[in-house]
Amino acid sequence: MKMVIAVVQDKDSGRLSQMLVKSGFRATKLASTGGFLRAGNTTFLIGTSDESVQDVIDIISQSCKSRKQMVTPVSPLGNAVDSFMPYPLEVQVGGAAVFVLDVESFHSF
Ligand code: 2BA
Repeated sequence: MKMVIAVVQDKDSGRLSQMLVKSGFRATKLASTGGFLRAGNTTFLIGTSDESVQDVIDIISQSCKSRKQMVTPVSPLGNAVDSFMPYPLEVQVGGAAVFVLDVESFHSF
């Protein structure tokens, strides 16, 4: 058994949930925050058989789009604050960051 962990953009989470349920996969959605953008995103935990991992990855890739996002850098602490110019940067946020982990055992009571 595998655990697929997918960090996706909030805008794609509804579509991904629907596609997973429609295809018979079980999933848990967690509200999460990106460490870099400090913006909300959604983390899916999807427990599935080894043979179904590729199907899950295909569903994620079909449901999630890569987008450009503007980010304003946070001013540094210390003496450099006066000279700091917070120019917005454009960042490409991926459709999904996907991790596949081995599951030692699974119990459902
Ligand atoms: P964030 O950490 O908010 O990152 C958003 C986007 O900012 C990233 O998109 C990447 O394009 C850019 N970025 C991240 N760290 C950067 C840095 N140190 N310098 C320059 N640009 C940087 P993605 O790579 O597609 O990641 C989207 C979200 O997926 C991330 O949100 C994070 O929540 C999660 N994620 C990505 N890789 C991860 C990893 N190795 N471990 C845990 N979570 C990850």
